[in-house]
Amino acid sequence: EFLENVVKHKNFLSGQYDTSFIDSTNELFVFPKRKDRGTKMLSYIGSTTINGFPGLEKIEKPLYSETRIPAVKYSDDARPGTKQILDERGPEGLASWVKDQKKVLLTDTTFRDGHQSLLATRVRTHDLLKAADPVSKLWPELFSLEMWGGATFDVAYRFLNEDPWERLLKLRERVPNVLFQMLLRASNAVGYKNYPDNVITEFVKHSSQAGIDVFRIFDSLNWVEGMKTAIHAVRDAGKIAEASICYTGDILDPSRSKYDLAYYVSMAKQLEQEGAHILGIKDMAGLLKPQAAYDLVSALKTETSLPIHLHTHDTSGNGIFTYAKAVEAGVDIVDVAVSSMAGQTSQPSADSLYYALAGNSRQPDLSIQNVKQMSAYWEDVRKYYQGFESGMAAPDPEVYEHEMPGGQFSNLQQQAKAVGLGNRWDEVKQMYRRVNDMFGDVVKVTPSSKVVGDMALYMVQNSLSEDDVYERGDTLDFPDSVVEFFQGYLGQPYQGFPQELQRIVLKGREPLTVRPGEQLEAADFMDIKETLFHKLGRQVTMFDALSYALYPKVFLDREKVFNLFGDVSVLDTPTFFYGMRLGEEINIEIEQGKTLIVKLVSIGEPQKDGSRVVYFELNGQPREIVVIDES
Ligand code: 3PY
Ligand code: ZN
Repeated sequence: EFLENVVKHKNFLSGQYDTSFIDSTNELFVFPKRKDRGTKMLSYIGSTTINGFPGLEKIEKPLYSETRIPAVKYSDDARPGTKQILDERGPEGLASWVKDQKKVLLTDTTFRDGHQSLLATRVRTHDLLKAADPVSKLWPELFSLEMWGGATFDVAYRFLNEDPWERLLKLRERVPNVLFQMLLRASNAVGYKNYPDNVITEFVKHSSQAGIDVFRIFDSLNWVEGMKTAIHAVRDAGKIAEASICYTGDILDPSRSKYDLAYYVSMAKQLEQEGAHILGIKDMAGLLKPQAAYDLVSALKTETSLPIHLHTHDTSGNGIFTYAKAVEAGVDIVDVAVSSMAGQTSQPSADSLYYALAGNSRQPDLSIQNVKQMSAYWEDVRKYYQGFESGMAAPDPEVYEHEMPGGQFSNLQQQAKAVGLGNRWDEVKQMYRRVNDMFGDVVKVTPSSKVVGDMALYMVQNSLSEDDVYERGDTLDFPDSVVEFFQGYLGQPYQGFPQELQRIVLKGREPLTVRPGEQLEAADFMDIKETLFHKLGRQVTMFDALSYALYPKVFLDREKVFNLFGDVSVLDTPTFFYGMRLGEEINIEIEQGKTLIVKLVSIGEPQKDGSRVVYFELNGQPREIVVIDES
């Protein structure tokens, strides 16, 4: 429509091809009404009712009780918080404010890592938005709200039919007082491979403009070289660079000497030199034992002058103990989730930590009644996502053996199920550790953890032992991610690659030894915008261009689904996943003040070609939709 507007415009018709008039002519952006939103919505509901949702067992939509949304007044102002401190004093000022706090500060990860680790990252913007105003009013003491980045970015497009930028902008509108934090995989941005430097810098610039304040930056191989571009970009944007060391191995175990205390201290010093405002300890698998936390935090407090922010996963069940020891050693900030979204592969519970530190002068400042209200909301919402639960029912100290990151656990399990290895999960976990050792004991966190996971799945699926790999490796077609890892496309692991295995996997190809970003051609964003403009026939934002630069296919696929079904982010989650029950009536607010009333009346029998007619009432009028039954 935009193109049509342009070519019909008088300036264009008059032969004036200087398209600068596009920017100054607002009427070009006024489009005729797009195809009926109601019909698209009914197509989505009809098709989900009949065919189910990818990755979920197809069942009739369960009955849920009403969600307990905390009763805060929209008209009340949220109490000023850390966001105001950053805005007034800048990142250095904020960092020194953090160091001055006696009490331990908290980051709530419920909006990101909590659900990434428990529910395969599937929590939708719809449910996050309902918690946004409440959290800003009930929990203004937070250091930050981790609510973006990591796997949430591509999962939004891939599985939720959502735009992650819209999530960020909408949440920011509702939370004016608490710092927004994201997880940035350094040169891998929010993807699974290295990108050209200018993609990283533009991504940081635009995420910061859209509302991110704290960037937790890590490299999946702890390669500081690979983190520099991101750290500098965050500093240039005037935001907080929380450069992180990923914790792996066990500093208490003398036989795991590759990653000892001196290794972490040396990395921390390099990050401080590189301009970190805060030092993150990213214990992505929950391997940091309590005494190790005490030793590590004590050493880092002595050897650097940075505030320390500790992140762990509670997989082993020891999370609170680890935090208590870290608090004793002077950690400044720790990551928690509200109780109903905490524990196991997620972060330790905020509520539990609060009680655990009773009588301790560093007990965090919060209203436990308020946090309980947030937890009650999430307890109800979590039920909608039941189909994505990992099924883990108890603490799993086995994590000290397999070392799988909390954020990967439920995702890899889904992946295993998808390739028919659901009932061989134990084998996959054991193989995961074996692959780690074959790879020379590597840091395992996205995307290096995905490489290890892919190799483990590949070996289990093809019944390959370690010996098979060494003996028959020349004839094996290794997963792409494994080949790329050994090519050096993710950077360089500490102490290098195991050479024998590298030779087998690369089959004569030369590995990179320099930073991949140095070799990758810069993305041409003008060109991307033009390409997209022609492909999509709509106005293209820099957000779109960035997403396309990161994930061309995923981005375009989502656009197709969006054109087919419209904006389904407005649907309530049970309907989004399960469609409707016969006879059910629901209200869908498609925009403020505009509601569709939808009733599912009946579903016709399948025809020879698999098509079925679904009979609805839309705002009282009968409507029919044809859906292909894929069963
Ligand atoms: C991610 O990169 O998504 C992670 O959560 C790593 O722990
Ligand atoms: Zn994590």
